Amino acid sequence: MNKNYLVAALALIVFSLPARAEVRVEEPWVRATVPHQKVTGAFMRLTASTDAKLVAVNSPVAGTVEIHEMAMDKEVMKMRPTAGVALPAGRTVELKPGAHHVMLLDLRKPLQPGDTVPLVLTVEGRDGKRETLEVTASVRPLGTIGDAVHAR
Ligand SMILES: [Cu+2]
Repeated sequence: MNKNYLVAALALIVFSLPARAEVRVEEPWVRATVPHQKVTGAFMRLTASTDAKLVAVNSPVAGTVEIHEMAMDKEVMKMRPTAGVALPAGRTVELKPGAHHVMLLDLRKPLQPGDTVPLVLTVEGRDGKRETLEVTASVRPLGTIGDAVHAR
């Protein structure tokens, strides 16, 4: 057997292993809002079994949902939308105030502590295939930790 052919055959075996990422979601929560507040944040811990990326989030309670990152802008920490959050295999990535987080915009109603909020996460695997994952986040009291100004 030709050596190059063998290498190609082995590569084929490796790539035909399931590339589907299993993602564990822990402690999803959403910050409560005050009346007329139209924006809030959602947070959670994510652990993927194989390299993956969180590319989108949707929720029936919000007109728009964005994934945000924090960035320095003229010495002020601001948030701005990002295309996704990398989920390296086996490593727990925390979406939390002051770091990557999910932003719920155009809220349809105020969110009270004790409410639950459905979130649909779209995760892209190494093979570019996307799958959705539904989680239920609990609403926690309004806090001040990590509150920051939006870049827009
Ligand atoms: Cu934000």
